[in-house]
This record gives sequence, C-alpha cells and structure tokens, in this order.
Amino acid sequence: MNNPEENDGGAFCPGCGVLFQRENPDAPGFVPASLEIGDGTICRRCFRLVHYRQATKAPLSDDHVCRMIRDEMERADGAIVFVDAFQPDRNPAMDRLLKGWGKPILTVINKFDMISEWFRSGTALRRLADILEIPKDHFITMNALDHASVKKATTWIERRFHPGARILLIGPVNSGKTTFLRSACTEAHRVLRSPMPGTTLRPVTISSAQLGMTLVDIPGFRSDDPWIPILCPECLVNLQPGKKPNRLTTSLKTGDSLLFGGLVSVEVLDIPRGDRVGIAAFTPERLVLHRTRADRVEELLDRHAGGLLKIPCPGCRRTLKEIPWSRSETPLSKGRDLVMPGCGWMTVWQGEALFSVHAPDFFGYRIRTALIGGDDVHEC
Ligand SMILES: Nc1nc2c(ncn2[C@@H]2O[C@H](COP(=O)(O)OP(=O)(O)OP(=O)(O)O)[C@@H](O)[C@H]2O)c(=O)[nH]1
Ligand SMILES: [Mg+2]
Ligand SMILES: [Zn+2]
Ligand SMILES: [Zn+2]
Repeated sequence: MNNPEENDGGAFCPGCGVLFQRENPDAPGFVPASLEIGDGTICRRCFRLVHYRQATKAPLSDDHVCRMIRDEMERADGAIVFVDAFQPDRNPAMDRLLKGWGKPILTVINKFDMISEWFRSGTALRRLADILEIPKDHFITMNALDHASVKKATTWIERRFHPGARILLIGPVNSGKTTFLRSACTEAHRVLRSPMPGTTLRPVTISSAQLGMTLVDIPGFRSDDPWIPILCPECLVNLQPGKKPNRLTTSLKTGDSLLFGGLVSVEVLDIPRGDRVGIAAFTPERLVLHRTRADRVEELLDRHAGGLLKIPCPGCRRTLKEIPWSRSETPLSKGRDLVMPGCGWMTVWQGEALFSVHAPDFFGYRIRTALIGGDDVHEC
C-alpha cells in the first residue's frame, strides 16, 4: 500500500496518489499546515470529493501518463488494460507503449452492465472483439461494482499471472481501474473512485494478500474524451454514463436534427431512398436527446442550456459559444455507428442517410462497425 513512510521524498495521498504538499491549496495533495499527516489523511481535493461530492479538475497529459507507465513497466510483470464498454476504443499511444514489451497483457472490458441488456445473447463478445481487434478469448467482460463479476475476473487473472506478480492497471479515465482495485483488494479501501474523469493522479501501489499479487493503479488516459479540457467539473460528472445509459429509437426525415444535449447536433441532410431513416442513439444517462428541426437548433441551445438540455450548464454554453463550431458531412447506413466521443453514439437500423455533424471545432467523430447491430436495435 502507498503509505506515508513508503517513499523517502515524502508521503502520498492514498486517495489520488499525489505527494502531499502544504504550499498550494488549489493543487492536488494539499494538506493545511495545521493538520498532521497520519494514516487516514487524504488531501483537500480528495476530501472535498468524498465529503461534499465536489470535483475539481487536475490537468494531466497523456504524455505524462505514458511516462509514468514507462517507469512502472520496468518493474512490472504484466498489465491489465481496461476498456470502457460504453466507449470501446483502442488508445494508439498505449498500444505503442506496450508493443514489444514481451510480458502478458490482458484486456478487461469493464462497465459491461451498461450495455449488456441491449445485446442478443452471444453477439456482444463478437462485436466487441471486432471493434477492438482482439481475439474473443483474450479479454473478459466485467462489472467492477458487482462482487461475483469481480471474483470471476480475479480468478481469470490469477490463472494468467504467477503468484507475487506486479501488474499494472492501465486504461482511459473512468474505465473503472480504481473501482476494480477496491473491489478486488480490501487493502485499497482508501483509494478514491469517482465519476469525475481523472480521479487518480499518480500510480497507487497495492499489495493484495488475497490475490497474492501487487496491483499498480495508473492514472487514466484523457485524450479519448474531448470534453475534459473544456467543460466544468459538474458537467463532466453529469456526462458520465451512470448505471443505465439512454437509448432512443426513432425515425428521422430530411431537415430533422437530433441534439445530444447542447454539445453536438446531427442533422439529416438527405435520404437517398424513401423519406425516413431509422436510427437509434445511445447516450449517457443525463445527456438529454432532443429531436427538432435544423433551423431551431441554435435557439434551443441558447435558451435551454442547463435546463431542458442539462449539459452544458449556462457557463459551459458560454465557453462553447466562444469556440468556432463546424459542420462535417458523413453518410451512414445500416450496420455502422457514428461515434461521438463522450456523448455516446448513433446507429442506423433502417435505411441510410447523409448526416451533418455540427459540433465545436475540437470535436471529432468516428465511424465504426455497429456495436449494437441494426437487428438487435429493432427488436429490443
Ligand atoms: N455501471 C458501472 N459503473 C462503474 C463500473 N466500474 C466503475 N464504475 C463507475 O465509473 C466511475 C469511474 O470509476 P473509477 O474507478 O474512478 O475509474 P478510473 O478508471 O479509476 O478513473 P481515473 O482514476 O480517472 O483514471 C465511478 O463512478 C464508478 O462507480 C462498472 O463496472 N459498472
Ligand atoms: Mg482511478
Ligand atoms: Zn488526494
Ligand atoms: Zn458546466
């Protein structure tokens, strides 16, 4: 366990992994001079998160995270790569880092509970394997909040690593690395998990008596979520998928727009055959989906930020308005997803159409093979 005595440079906050400091009250690791650092001490940022659910941002670049991983790789015997089932993605920087390492790397697709009910039996693993380009028997799915699921995962891990192994937990922010650590090792009860992306800020090392292994929880990569540098902490927390993400199934005609909260709007520009296209949109629980006519979008965004469209709050709407927005066209047909990082995705279950994605300049969408296929969407 990261404990106050462990490092000769000073003591670490067990909540976020940062070195305690007494100089800067606004930075992570701060403890006031009047407070003696003991066994149960956590820094001010962690204290506020635990007791007031007040989240603050603490910038950390992916380059910095990669450097931390590189340092840890020298001593480690392998890694568990976490994937967020709601946003299954590969991180190219991480792939480059781990390539040629020569030590076992397992993949855990966590938060599977968020999407599992939308699949017909058996299709989920095949589709996840296709999207992530990994063989079906090289990963498992997990719900890190569920005891039985974590037990299944630890048994799988124990079979693949030798006793005493030191294993790195790597993956995007909010993929549940710390949640798993806490669920799997009683020794980790003071390490913080939270819906604020970027809770863990430095590697946190836990020796688990139960597993007979050491797990090193590494801060998450942030570049997969373009909203992190822009939105306020409250909006970022609101943007987390929660336990039960939304699904809206509908059909749209030319000139219709679908608003993903007030962050992105998708307009139907043209339907080559027929006059409607059947779509399904999957979004975080609190990101309101709103259907309107394209010419009303701006007015809605201005009038309803923080209200009907919960995200962004009025302050973040002002920030977003200062950034140029752009439009980009993409055709989409059955079997393909339009992935909007941080906002979920949209799939076509019937027909095809030319769509226009209207979003702030920094935002980039992707097209992928459908995660939840057209036939599954139609039926559930
Ligand atoms: N529904 C569901 N929620 C989960 C699961 N695992 C984690 N969460 C939630 O996801 C959020 C993020 O979890 P963390 O464990 O803090 O994520 P992390 O990967 O450590 O994130 P960073 O420290 O920011 O890198 C928390 O609100 C958890 O409760 C899961 O399997 N299912
Ligand atoms: Mg964490
Ligand atoms: Zn802390
Ligand atoms: Zn906000």
